[in-house]
Amino acid sequence: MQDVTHHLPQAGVLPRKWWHSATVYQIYPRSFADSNSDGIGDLGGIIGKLDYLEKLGIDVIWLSPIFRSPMDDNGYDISDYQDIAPEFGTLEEFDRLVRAAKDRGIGILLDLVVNHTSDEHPWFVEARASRDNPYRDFYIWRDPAPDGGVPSALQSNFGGPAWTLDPATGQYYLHLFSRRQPDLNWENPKVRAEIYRMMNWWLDRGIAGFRMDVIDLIGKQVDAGILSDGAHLHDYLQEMHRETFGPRDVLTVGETWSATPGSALLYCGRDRGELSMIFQFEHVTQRWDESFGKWRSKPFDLVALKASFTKWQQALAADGWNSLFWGNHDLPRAVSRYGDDRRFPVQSAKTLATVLHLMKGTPYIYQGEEIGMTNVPFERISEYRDIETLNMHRLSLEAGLAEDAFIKGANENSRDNARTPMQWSAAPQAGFTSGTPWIAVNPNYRQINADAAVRNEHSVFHHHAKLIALRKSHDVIVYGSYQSFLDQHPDVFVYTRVLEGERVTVIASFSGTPLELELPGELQTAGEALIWNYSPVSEVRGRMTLQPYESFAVLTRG
Ligand code: ISL
Ligand code: CA
Repeated sequence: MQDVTHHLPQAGVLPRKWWHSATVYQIYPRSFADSNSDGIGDLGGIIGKLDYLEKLGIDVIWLSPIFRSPMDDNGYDISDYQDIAPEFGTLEEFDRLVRAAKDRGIGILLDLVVNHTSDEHPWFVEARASRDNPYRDFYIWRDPAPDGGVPSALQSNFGGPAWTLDPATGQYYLHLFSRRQPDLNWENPKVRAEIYRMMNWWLDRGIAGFRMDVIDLIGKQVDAGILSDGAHLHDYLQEMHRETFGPRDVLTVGETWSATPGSALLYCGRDRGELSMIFQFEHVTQRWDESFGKWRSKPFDLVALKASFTKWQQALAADGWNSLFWGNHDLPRAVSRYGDDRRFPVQSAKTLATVLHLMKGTPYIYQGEEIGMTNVPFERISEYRDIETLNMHRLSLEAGLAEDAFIKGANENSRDNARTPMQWSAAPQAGFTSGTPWIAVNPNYRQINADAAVRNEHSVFHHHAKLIALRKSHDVIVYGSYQSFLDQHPDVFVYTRVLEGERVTVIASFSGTPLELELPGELQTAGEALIWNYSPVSEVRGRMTLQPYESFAVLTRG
């Protein structure tokens, strides 16, 4: 799979990469499949589900962290980069997973969490032992303010100050996430060398690449108050590229909440020697309140959503590459957030998949999205497990928010919406475990589960499988240029993809009621029905009636 690098016929056009036509599937190991009944998903569970993933047709699995960790943030706090967390399995099992996946044409992406480590990582244990310990400079230490308080007002992403005092050595250390996730000091060349060594050790085991956690933060200049886009950020990424994956044909994707279309090209421009692509979050954060963030969200606005996608499609049209996603392990469920999970759970989930997968870029499916899993109806804070949700609950209540108001916000946006167990079947605990799951299953597993989805050829699952296969058989879906239409229409998303005389026309309703659509003459065409969620449509006419959340794509040649 990784060696199919060939070139487009035209000169000057993007060199083709295997990951251009690939679809990535994200697994959150803790919640995917439990093979030993301890209630926690594990590598054995993943190996057991490879046939399912092969049926779906995906090319790459992005594994959320599986490394040894005290699990303060479910593995995004690593205490040993070169070992597997015992609750997930062993290195031997990991190697077996890589081999078994490769046999099915599937590559494994590891989650590289190198902005910070766990406070139990031996580097931090050493660093805090004394001010002159050789590992002290692996982390970011500052003296207390003159009054003994925190060195600056910087806040942690999980709420509260980003500084914690280490009483033994009398200095504060920086943690942009929990106090158990101290930030590494990337200005220290020894830190960078250790990380590159570790990355090569994994690359040598045959992985297909890395997803890079909050990678825009590694160039931070703390005293200048600069977190993302620090002066040396791109020097570090270019150095990493040279020292590790540069000569290897792998996929690298950086998580960059700060990225704008301009800065994106610095990360993934083809001559930059940095990353294959990044995750940008404009379509996510445009729904967040300016001061309360995601805990107070704005109503759905299709015009704004389309404008954002279109802007990114255009910005990376000639250089760079987009990653396409609705959800991940930090975000609400796609169908609950962008579709209608009550009245049109199947039709709206299919429409979301169609508009996402037919854009230009590499699509990412978050586990369960392919069967239309929804947000959870937890009613009590005791049901939540996520450190961010629990911290924000405490802080919000201290600030005067009512309990039920917080729960309402959490129902919409808590990271646990994405983290309830994968719904495999109608069996107890959704077939995820025969023990007690670490977080409750969504009670709708009796209707929404993989067993039922695989058996029903009209399911959201088979719709995804079809989209993944279409990308493989149609270059126009991979490389075609993108143009949007009816930008101001509040209920429909319409775009075309064009490549060498082939055109795909995508028309999608986001309305829960039927609607009459007037289409401009240039869109009218007749051809082949590629994908649909009601009945096949092979003709785009000037006037069309769309059913609730109806969507389809028509392929025209010549
Ligand atoms: O989830 C968030 C917003 O919905 C953020 O607070 C989140 O922490 C941010 O997206 C960065 O995420 C990444 O790094 C975190 C980890 O907790 C997340 O799971 C990870 O995706 C710290 O490693
Ligand atoms: Ca287990």
